[in-house]
Amino acid sequence: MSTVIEDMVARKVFNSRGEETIEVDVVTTSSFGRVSAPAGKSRGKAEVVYYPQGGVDQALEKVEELIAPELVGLNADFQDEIDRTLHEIDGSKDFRVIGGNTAFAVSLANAEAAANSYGLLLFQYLGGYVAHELPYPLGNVVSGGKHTRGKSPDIQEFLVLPHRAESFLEAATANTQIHGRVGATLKKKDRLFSGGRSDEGAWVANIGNLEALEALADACEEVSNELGFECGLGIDVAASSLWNSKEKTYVYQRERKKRDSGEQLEFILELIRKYHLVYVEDPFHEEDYRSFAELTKKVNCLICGDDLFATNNERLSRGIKTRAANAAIIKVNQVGTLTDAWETIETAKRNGYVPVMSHRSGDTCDWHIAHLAVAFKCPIIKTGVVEGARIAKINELIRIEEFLGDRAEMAHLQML
Ligand code: 2PG
Ligand code: MG
Repeated sequence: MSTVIEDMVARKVFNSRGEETIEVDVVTTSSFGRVSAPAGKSRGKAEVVYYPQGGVDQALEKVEELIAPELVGLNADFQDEIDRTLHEIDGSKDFRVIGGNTAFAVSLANAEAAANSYGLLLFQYLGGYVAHELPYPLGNVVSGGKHTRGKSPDIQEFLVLPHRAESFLEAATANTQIHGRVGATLKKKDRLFSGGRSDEGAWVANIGNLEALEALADACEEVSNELGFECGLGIDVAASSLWNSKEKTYVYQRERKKRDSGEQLEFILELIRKYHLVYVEDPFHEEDYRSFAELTKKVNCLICGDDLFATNNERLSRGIKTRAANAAIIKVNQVGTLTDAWETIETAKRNGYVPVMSHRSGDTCDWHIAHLAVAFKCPIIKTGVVEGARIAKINELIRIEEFLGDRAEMAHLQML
């Protein structure tokens, strides 16, 4: 058995939006790992640059000319050395030379190859025998904002979190049932609704923020009662997309309303109270740590930074100092490598923040984040409810739960 990297192959494939993306195979003497990269639409400004200027084609050249010659011959076991070398080859702060998505695919494919060479699943290899907790699936049911075109709510995502489910399979069942019922309600509310769905498989309908929340709340209550455990509601406001920095207001086009920071705070507080929200992501724009902190201190709810932290350890540390939030989205391709993301997760956990492992709106059927959530003990995974790229991750978690058998447990979400 050997974990020495022998070869590396990069190719162009497509994500669920039909955009070009990179896929990398890392080949060792006894195994191989394959990973493809996702892409966001509502991206944080602090995210790394996905590709060099020439796009995916140039990224493929970088793998062949710069990355493979440096990494072939190294031991795939030494993930931190692989990731450090990727930073050294790139030399910039934001992976603009080789591309953050290039780094992502190489870094994760390397970990997968190393795991395979020991005959281990990725979550076992990275997390050891203590990795036996399944995350709660945070599922997108109704889409709005930048994730849709035409008439839809201004808030980007209306989410469900079955945080009292006793198994992952039950939790995923609740999400699919709620998704189905909300679809049936939308048919009644919007005469022209034809079952349209966003990239993430969430419904797209001509309704407002409150109507979406009402539909979700009703479906959640019904399904919670039928299945016998509580399902909570959440939103991803993706407020950077609403923010007009010149006017210093959040522009809600559909509602024809502008809210300054104070009014935004009041609005979010009202939603949390009225709909008993358990999860609110990016309620303010990505530089407004202060309003985040104001909100966090006033509520008993997960307040999560996505664009705010961009999985970046320094930005998260600033958030911790200013008590900005109590949860952090983890999207490995926001920082580039597995080691970078792991460091951010560790910082989050040390400081009582809930790390939320997450997909991207443009994703592939790559299921590796399912393993990362279990290995790194992220109590929540945000990965949609239906649609192929989302189901790939959900089904992998169902397999992991089955594999763990009696040792499987749901994660501990103390805050809720
Ligand atoms: C988000 C994500 C995923 P995107 O804002 O949380 O739902 O969207 O991948 O477009 O950044
Ligand atoms: Mg988000």
